[in-house]
Amino acid sequence: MSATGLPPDFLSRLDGLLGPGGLLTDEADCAPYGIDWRRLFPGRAAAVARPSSTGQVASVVGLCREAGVALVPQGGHTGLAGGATPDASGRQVVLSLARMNAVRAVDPVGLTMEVEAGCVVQAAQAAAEAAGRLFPVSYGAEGSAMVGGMIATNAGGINVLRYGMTRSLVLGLEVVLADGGVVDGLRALRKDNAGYDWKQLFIGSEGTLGIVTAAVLRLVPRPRYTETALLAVPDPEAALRILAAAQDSLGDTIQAFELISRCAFDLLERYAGLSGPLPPSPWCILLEAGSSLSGLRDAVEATLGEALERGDAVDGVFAESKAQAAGLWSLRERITECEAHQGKSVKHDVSVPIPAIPAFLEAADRALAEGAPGTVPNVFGHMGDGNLHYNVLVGPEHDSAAINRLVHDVVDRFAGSISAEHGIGQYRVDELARRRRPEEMALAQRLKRALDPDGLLNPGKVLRV
Ligand code: 2HG
Ligand code: ZN
Repeated sequence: MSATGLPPDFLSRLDGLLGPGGLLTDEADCAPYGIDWRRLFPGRAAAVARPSSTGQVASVVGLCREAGVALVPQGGHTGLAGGATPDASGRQVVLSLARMNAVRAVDPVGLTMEVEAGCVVQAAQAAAEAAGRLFPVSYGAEGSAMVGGMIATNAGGINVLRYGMTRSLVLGLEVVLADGGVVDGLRALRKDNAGYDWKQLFIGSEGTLGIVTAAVLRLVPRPRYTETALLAVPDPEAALRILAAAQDSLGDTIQAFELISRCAFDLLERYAGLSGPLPPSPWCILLEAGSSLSGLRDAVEATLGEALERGDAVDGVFAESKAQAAGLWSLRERITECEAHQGKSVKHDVSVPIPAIPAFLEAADRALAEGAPGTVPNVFGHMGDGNLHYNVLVGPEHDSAAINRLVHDVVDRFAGSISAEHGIGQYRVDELARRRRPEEMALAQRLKRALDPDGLLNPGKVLRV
């Protein structure tokens, strides 16, 4: 081993594989790749490999295997669970996919698109839009997040209600395996039942089973009309009744149904100077529906009018233009940033059966008041998917891990999940092991051992080993 803790010649061989501009070894250059944006998972990259082709990724993985060096795949580095950050040993190499950012093809008739892993999600959306189609995965970090990370984490976001998680929008995948082999499954087929659907193993496995290098994504028709409205509601029960009524009257035109607490609006006002268009209310719903058939506005107005008459909504506003809709969405999307400005928070990305949301919130608030006095829940999220970010604003005196366990205990009581969309990363490794059934963990270990026998792909993420 050399002074870096890496085998002698390793870095020069890596450099030779990657060519000019492909390898970063300078400490200052590597530093940003070594820590997540919330600065919760500080690590140190021995080097950053920046391949520009699938062939180069395969060569890098092959060399790392030969040398016994661990690799941490990284896209836009926007994750919230520390899944793309190396450990502090200084012996792990970050594999950044950022240079592989091409949109290879868009097929507006077949409704597919082939992109490389380093393509920024927003660029993929823009390429679909230029072809008159929609790539519907959308989330706050989409301006930096990359397609490879979106697939590796099976990202969710605001349109899951209508279009599903990333998994439901991946038709084909190209991956580099731990032995350096490339598996090309870049088929643009809607139906393909020929054998195991192996790509599903890599979607959501956070780079621990293989490295996604390119994908064929499913596109959808772009709705011609979109209606966006913000509603003030007295409590989560009322929000649930509005969701049920909207499902009856608007069917699957509903593409987003977000719940936002008063606390989140307070943070937006304090840290971004943004105030919502409605007077303060304990809860708000941000609802969006889309359709290519006319009459959507009337249908949404009727649904929301009835909610006002029943008293389930106490106030509401429609976006009258694209700019106004963007303004409403920016309130929703800037909550994370404002929460970070406020100081320390303990994030929870939980899901429970949708009808259980009000009871879950009540039980979680009670557990927090009893078990962690002085903390404040900042709740927002994708109510239509049963997924809430039950984030807890804490002071230096509070123990984050204890708060995690306390909230997750409540999630367990409602047969929910401790990660609905952000993934496990390093943040939830112990909690996953604690809460998943032993046979599920054993199966996960078998998959890991089968696909990454030397444990060199993103070690310590999802599973402890
Ligand atoms: C969102 O829904 C993201 O805005 C981030 O999933 C959630 O900051 C969070 O906890
Ligand atoms: Zn979310």
